[in-house]
Amino acid sequence: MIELRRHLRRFLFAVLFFVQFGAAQVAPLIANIGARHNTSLDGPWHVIVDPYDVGALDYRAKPLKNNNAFFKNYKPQSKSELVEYDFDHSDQLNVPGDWNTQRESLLFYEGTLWYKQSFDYPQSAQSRLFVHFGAANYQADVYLNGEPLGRHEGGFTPFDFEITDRVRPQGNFLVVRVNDSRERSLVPALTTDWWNYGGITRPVTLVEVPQTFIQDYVVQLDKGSTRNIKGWVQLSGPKLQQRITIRIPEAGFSQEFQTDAKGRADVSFNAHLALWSPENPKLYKVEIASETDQVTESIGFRSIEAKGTDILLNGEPVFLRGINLHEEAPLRPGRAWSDDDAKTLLTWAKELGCNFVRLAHYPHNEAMLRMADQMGVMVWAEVPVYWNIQWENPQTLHNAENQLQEMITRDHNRAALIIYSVANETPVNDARNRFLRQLIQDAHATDPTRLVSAALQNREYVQGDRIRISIEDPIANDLDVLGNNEYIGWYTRTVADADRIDWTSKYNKPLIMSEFGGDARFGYHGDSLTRWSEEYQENLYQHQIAMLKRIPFLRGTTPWILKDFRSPRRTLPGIEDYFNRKGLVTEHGEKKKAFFVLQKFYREVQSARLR
Ligand code: GCB
Repeated sequence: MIELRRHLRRFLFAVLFFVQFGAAQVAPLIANIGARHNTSLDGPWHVIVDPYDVGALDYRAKPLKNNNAFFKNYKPQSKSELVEYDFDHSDQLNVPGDWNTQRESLLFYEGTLWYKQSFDYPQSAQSRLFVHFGAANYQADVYLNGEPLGRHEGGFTPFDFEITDRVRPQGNFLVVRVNDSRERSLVPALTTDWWNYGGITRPVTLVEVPQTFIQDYVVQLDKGSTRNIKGWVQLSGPKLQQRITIRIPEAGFSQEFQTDAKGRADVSFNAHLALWSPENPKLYKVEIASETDQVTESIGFRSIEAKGTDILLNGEPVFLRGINLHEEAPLRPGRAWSDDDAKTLLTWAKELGCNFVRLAHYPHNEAMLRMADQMGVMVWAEVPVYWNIQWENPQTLHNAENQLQEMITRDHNRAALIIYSVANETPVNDARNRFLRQLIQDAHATDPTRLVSAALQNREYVQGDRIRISIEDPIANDLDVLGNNEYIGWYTRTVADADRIDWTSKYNKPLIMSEFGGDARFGYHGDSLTRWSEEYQENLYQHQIAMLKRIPFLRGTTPWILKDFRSPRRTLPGIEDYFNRKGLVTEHGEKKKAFFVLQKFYREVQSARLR
C-alpha cells in the first residue's frame, strides 16, 4: 500500500512536469567543463525540507500550478496574502554536499528537499550558457526563474541544461527539487549496503561556451594499438561544418580534420607517445580547436586488452593490485567530491601498494577519475545495478542504460579508466541475463577500447575433503574480465576453510577477485576466532591471500574495502553503529592490522613482477 502510494506520488509528479510544461530536455553533456569559462554556484544554498512534497502537490495530491509551488519562489505582494514558504528565511546547506551529514536531524532523512540559489549573470550576446550539475541524488527537477528546465534521474552522473535564453543579467533564482526516495523500480533499487546520501552532492557550475562549440570528443588509443589514436569530435550549434585542428605540442603532432553536416569528425592518426602506466602516468596537453572554439585537456594514452587469462596494459601482462572504495570522504562524514578527497583516498590506496581501485558501486565524482589519471591508479568504474533490480521492467533497463552512457561519456578520455562494470552480485535468471547482456553490449558499442566486467557470484562443490568453487554464470561469456565476490570466513564457511578451496573457471578469461573481507572494529582485540576483532580480520586476510595465490587465472584483487563506511544495514551497537566495518582503515584514518597483511602481499606481487 505504501509502495502504491509512493508510485502514485512519483507518477503525479511526472505528470506535473511533462504534461503541464512539456518534456524539458537535459542538454547533451559538455565535455571538460573545467577548461571552460565557468562560474561556480557552490556555497550555501537556502533549503526547505519537504517530507510531504507540499512544494509540489496540493492537499488532493494534485500538481500545484499556482504560486504555492516552491519553484516559483514567490513573495507575498501584500500583508494579507497567504504564502506558506520562504526560501530566503529558511536555513542553508552547502552545495556540494549531502544533506544527511550537514544537519543532525537529516541523518536518516529520505525524501524531498528543495534548494534555492540566486545569482547575477551579465552574459555576452555571442555566447551560450549552461547550468551543469556534477550529480544530485537521486532525482532532480530543476527550475530557473520560476520555469522548469527539466528533470534528471540517477544519483551519480552529471547533467546540464541550456539557459541561454532564460538567464537575466540580474536576480536569477535557480530552484532544485531533489528527491532520494528509494523505489523498487529504480537503479539502485530498495536495498543497498551503503548510505543513501541525498542532495546536490557534486559541484554546480555555469558554463559559458561559444554559439557553436566543441561539445565532446574522444582522443584515445585504438583498441590494441600503442600508436594509433582514434576518436571523434562533436560540435554543437548553428555552424556544424568546420575545420578542426588537433594538436599535441609535446609530441610534435598537429593535424586538421573536417566535421560533417552533423558536426562530427572521425579522427584517426599515428603519434609517437610515451605510454601512460601506474609507473609513469604521463599526460599530454591535447588541444582541440574548431573555427569557433577551442579546449585543452590533459590526456594519457595506453592500451588495455584481455588475452586468454591475461590482462595486458600496453601489451604487457599486469596484475591489478586493487582495493574497493566507496565515495565517502576521508576524515570527515559524508560524500566525497573534491580533489583533496580524491587525493587522500588514492594516497591511502597507494600506501597499501595498489595500482588499481574499484570505485564501487556507482559512478564516483569526476575529480576522482582525474586524480587517478595524475597519480597513476587504474580504475574499475561501475553502475548501480546492485543486488535486486526489476529485470523485467523496460524503464528500469532504460534507466540503467542511461546511467551507463552518462558514466562513459564523462570519463571516456581518462587513461586510468580501464574497466566498466555493469552489475554487482545479481541473481542468475533469464530476465537478469537479458538485462545485463544489453548493458554489456551498450558498453562495448559505446566504448570498444575498454574492458567490461561484472562482480559475479559462484557455485560451490564439495569433493571429499576439498571444496571446489567454480566461476559459472551465463553472462561470463559476454564479459572481457570476470569479477567474483566471495566472503569465505565471514558470511560463508570458516576462515581456515580457505585452505581447502580450489578455484576453477569455465572460461578462458582473467579473474579479478572483486570482493572478499570481514569486519573489524579498530582497537577491538581478541584471538583470531573472535568476530569483529582486528585479529579475526587479520587472520582472514592471511588465509585469503594464501588461497588467492593458488588461483591460476587470477589477475587482480580488490578486497572489500579501503575505509569503514556508513550503512543503514549495520546496526550492531558498539561495533557497527551504522558503519560497515570491513575497512582496512577507519573513517578517521586509523589502520587496522589487516592493512599491513595486504600491503605485504602487494609488495611481494610487485617485486615478483619486476624481477
Ligand atoms: C557485498 C556487497 C557490498 C557489501 C559487502 C558486505 O557482497 O557487494 O556492497 O557492502 O558485501 O560488507 O556485506
